Amino acid sequence: MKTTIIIPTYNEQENIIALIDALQAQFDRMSHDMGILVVDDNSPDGTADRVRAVQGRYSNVWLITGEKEGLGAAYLRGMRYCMDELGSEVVFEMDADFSHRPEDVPRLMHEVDEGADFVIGSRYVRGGSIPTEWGLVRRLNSLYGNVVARYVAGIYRVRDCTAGFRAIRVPLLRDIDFDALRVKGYAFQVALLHEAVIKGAKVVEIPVDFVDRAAGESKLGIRDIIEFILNAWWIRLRTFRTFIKFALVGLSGVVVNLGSFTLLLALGMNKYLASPVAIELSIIWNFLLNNYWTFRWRRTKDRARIKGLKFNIVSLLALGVSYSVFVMFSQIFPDLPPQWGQLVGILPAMLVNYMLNTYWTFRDTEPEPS
Ligand SMILES: Nc1nc2c(ncn2[C@@H]2O[C@H](COP(=O)(O)OP(=O)(O)OP(=O)(O)O)[C@@H](O)[C@H]2O)c(=O)[nH]1
Ligand SMILES: [Mg+2]
Repeated sequence: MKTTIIIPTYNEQENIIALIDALQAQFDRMSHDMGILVVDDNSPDGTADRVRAVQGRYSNVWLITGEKEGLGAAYLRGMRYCMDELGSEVVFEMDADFSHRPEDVPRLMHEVDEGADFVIGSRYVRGGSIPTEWGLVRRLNSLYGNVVARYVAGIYRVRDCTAGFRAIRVPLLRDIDFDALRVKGYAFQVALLHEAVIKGAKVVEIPVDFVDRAAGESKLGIRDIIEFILNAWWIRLRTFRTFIKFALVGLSGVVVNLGSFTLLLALGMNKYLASPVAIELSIIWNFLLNNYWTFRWRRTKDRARIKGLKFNIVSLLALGVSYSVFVMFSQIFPDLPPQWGQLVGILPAMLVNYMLNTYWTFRDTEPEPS
């Protein structure tokens, strides 16, 4: 597979050549078509010139330069270049400062080979680590960043949401609307991960040891931290709006169900036939509204069909539940208006619908805790 390691750089002239050499040594051991794309933001220290100098030595090293807008903006430019110009099938994110060990590249790649869409070199799964020399403030900072990402943005299942060492399949990237990410700095890592999760990507974390930078300076700024927190709340708000829409659609489905049931009865249809017809009508109504309104921003080209299929299976199951409750209710209370049985049947069906759609159809979308 054509694989490109994207390395954003800002004043990394002390590190970049040594890193490129170390990566090439790893590539020699790998069976994939490996390359490196350096995205330099016109570093004043001449990082780009150093890269140009080795391009004669390596035919698999590319360089793009641009204005400094932030880490996320650099990655977006790099990813676009990989998709449009290089034809990459897998891209890596990696820091230039040796915080991510080149020896771990084959390990991440192995997980892609095994079927993962999004592999994270994780500091916070068993076996992973942060530098022992980190002081309390640095540790708390990192911890806090992950807490915000996991519990505010809602990416509960991922341990290291802020990691910058990752391998991502390009078809997944093509599914993501980059313009909707709205972030320029380090918040990009969380924003992209969240998009991947809601697209149903197979996310895998493998342990890595994060090494402190030996040369050069850190670029994390206050602007990044503010954007990071705002981004997490933005994601939460969007998730919450989706939940509200889902509930509204469900409510309107009840109206459609009972309304069409009453209408069909008035037209003289037998109640045992009118009931499943009304249920089916409301299922179609719910599906269309959820698909084209509630989850519109989640819809993907090739996975939509699978989701649609799952949604239909779930709906059929819900129809079975709803209808059997209706039949039971009608047998036990033959004198009550049949609308009561229809309404009582909706409740367990809604539960089945909600549970299965949350944990199966849209299995990677995390439920709201509140
Ligand atoms: N192109 C580009 N690269 C950037 C920018 N900001 C950071 N980087 C690069 O992104 C990578 C990660 O940045 P670091 O400064 O190491 O951030 P950090 O790892 O959180 O901080 P340290 O632990 O101090 O290294 C490095 O390769 C940087 O050169 C930017 O605005 N543009
Ligand atoms: Mg670093």
